Amino acid sequence: MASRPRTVIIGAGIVGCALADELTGRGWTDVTVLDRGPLFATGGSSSHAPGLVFQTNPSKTMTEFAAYTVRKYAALGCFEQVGGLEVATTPERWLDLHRKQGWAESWGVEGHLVDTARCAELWPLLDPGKVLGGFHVPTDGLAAAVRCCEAQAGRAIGRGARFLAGHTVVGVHHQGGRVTGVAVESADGYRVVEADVVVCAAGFWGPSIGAMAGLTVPLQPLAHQYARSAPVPGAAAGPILRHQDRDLYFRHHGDRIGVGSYSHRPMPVAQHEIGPGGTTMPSVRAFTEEDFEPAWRDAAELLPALKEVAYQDGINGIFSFTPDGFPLIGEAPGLDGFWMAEAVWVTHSAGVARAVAELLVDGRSGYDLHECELSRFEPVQLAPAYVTERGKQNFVEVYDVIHPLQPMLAPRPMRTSPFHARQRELGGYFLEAAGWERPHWFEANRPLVEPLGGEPVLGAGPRDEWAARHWSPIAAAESHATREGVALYDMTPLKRIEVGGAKAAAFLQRLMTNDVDRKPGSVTYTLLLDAGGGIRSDLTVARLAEDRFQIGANGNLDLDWITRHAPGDVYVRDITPGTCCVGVWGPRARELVQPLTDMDLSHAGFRYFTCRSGYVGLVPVTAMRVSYVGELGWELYTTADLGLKLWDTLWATGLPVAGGRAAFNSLRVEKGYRLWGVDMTTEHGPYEAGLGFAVKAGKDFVGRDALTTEISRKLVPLLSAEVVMGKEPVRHAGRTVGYVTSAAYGHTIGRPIAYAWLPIELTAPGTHVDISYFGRRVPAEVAAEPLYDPQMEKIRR
Ligand code: FAD
Ligand code: THG
Repeated sequence: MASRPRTVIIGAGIVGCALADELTGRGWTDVTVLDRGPLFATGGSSSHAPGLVFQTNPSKTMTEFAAYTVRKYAALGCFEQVGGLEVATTPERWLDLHRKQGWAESWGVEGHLVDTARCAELWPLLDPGKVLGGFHVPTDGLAAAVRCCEAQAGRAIGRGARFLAGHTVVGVHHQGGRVTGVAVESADGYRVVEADVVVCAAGFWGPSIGAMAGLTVPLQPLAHQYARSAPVPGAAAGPILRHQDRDLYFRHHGDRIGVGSYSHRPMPVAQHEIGPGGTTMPSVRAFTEEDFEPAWRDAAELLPALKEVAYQDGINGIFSFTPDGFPLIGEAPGLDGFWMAEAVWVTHSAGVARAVAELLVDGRSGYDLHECELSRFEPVQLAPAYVTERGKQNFVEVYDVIHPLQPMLAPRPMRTSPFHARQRELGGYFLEAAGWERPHWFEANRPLVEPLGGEPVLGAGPRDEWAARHWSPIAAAESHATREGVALYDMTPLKRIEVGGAKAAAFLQRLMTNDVDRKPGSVTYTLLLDAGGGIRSDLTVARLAEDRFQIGANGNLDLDWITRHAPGDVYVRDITPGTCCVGVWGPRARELVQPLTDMDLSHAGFRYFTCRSGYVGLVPVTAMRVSYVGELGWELYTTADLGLKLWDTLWATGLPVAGGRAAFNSLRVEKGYRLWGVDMTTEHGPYEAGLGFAVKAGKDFVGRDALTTEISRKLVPLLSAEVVMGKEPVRHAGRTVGYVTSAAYGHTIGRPIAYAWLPIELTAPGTHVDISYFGRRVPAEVAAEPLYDPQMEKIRR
């Protein structure tokens, strides 16, 4: 590719304009931005966005996108830094604002909880009788979206970019799996604009553009209501305001007040229903007053002055929702050079554009993009009915108080393991991950609670109402049963990838940090790094045969990454759906499985981190001596058709209990095993993450040249006074110094554990820090790891 690749950006909304600026600023100056509408009120969502920017988000990445957007637009003069205020009118919301303050602190945004009086001072029209308190972020504010488009486009044009209005993209051209250009219709007729790179920034038209390239874009456009009041006596400029208990937000337009509502029914818009060609404002549909009436009444409850005035200029404005609320960023699988920058709010626009530009120009982004990558979805999550239903539900829940484990209720169930029927019989409490139903504990194990001291010992503990949600003392009993006896864990949702061919070993060797070119029967724990040495994943690689490997992965991103890098003569296959896996773990695992198999399961006969195939009863299995819970035992894999038979065969011994995800997570945290995406991401290197042991010295692999053993921060376990949930800020001597990743109660060691990223000087065991949990100070102390079985006596025996 030339050093200035010919780049086409589809869409001159705020995302396309921001991207043109970010790309040309990095030297990619051959940029053409095409838009079907006029410039810069193109008729897309950006033309109507009232532009509120609340930066704080549970996601570190989304918060950082917003913080960059604020900094950039403030510098460009298209941002009014009026501050942001979110008020609580219910005790539940008030508590949740404390959680939110924690996120802001963890991710580096200054924000304060303020009392009712201060809220009324910031927003004199508020009825103080309704407000319990608020969360105030002084750097939030209003982006003038169209002006931000102009300002960024202006800079890009100054560096050589072209912006073409009235140019509608009608086709995507490609050859040999690589994009070559786009077909365009304009007043001058039809022509092809050749390009090496095409980025789709077409907002809620994204699925239509994707379809031109044979790509499914999981995005649902929905209409959302926004109206302005007539002039309100006494209205004076103030912060942007959220009243989330009623799904409302507010801003000033001079002496008028703009009111946005998410309280109405979801109003999905299909691609073919988007305003026909020639419509000047396709993002706006007729205002449906009956939907807005209740919102207006709620608005006037909070701001009584609104009772005296009417509303006007209402719109039902369209923008994009995805199944999980995150944007869609990345290169299309199967079509090189075709990129997406979709489902992006004004709030995150400059940050997302920067990330995309970094990916294009540098091959990696400084942001952790795992939540946003286009390829994160499983095939079932691309089904149109799923995208519509989850998109609608995300609209409904946009301001709800959501527990991190809380799943959506529909559409479910989707993916079930072959053990599902048994899990239901055992009273499984199911939550969802990657479309899978995953039991977190089993009611059938409740009788195990009493002998261990009952609920008062196992349940109450140092655990508040939030940490107790989607949790049960039964998980403690399952943890004990695993450490003392043997338990079955459904590992079917673990992503399994088969890689094969004569050149498979050489290919994997080049991709992996560890030596995976070992003899058949070996299993290797390894990392995948990006070009900058950041951790893309941690995997197990089992060599089943000379030319065949099975990879235990973290998700679809791994499948995409491995597939993308594989040469033509190496095959990569997702075998997850056709297979299943049960972990048989605990000191009595050998006693359980040995009588069922001819495989020699003795310590010398079946070494730790090896694999082989054999039979368990009637069932052909691949057995791997690996345990994410840190106990003796095996992962047993078989085909989906025989899964139930395998489960029943193991169960019939009468020895095991079934273990759920809650116990599983506690056990792995106790053992110090990292969870990718939570404990470490591309933002972190192997050494600071405590995973240097998985990097083989003297070996070449992707990311090696960027690696450094010099570290300034570290992931360490804290022993805390209370169970927390994750993402909380950690303080030392009154200063914010880091944040929590994974947290769980360690039932074996009898202490709450919280892993945290801390500056290296604070990582010596014994260092005292504080976790801020819902604004409460929870004392904690850095500990040496692993906290459980440091001598590996439980595993190697
Ligand atoms: P758009 O601005 O829609 O730009 C896409 C462009 O692609 C359009 O200009 C379109 O003409 C062009 N295009 C499409 N198809 C083609 C084609 N075939 N060929 C050529 N060009 C094409 N966000 C916030 O952060 N804060 C808010 O307060 C806020 N409030 C909102 C209120 C309303 C009423 C609405 C509607 C949205 C609101 N949003 C808000 C969301 C925000 O407006 C959008 O998420 C954002 O503007 C999307 O920007 P974009 O550049 O991706 O899309
Ligand atoms: N099982 C299998 N594959 C997996 C996981 C799994 N892939 C994804 C994810 N889980 C990877 N995570 C881990 C983390 C730790 C270990 C295994 C998978 C582990 N580590 C040992 C240790 O650190 O002491 C052994 C390391 C070594 O000997 O090199 O067991 O659950 N199949």
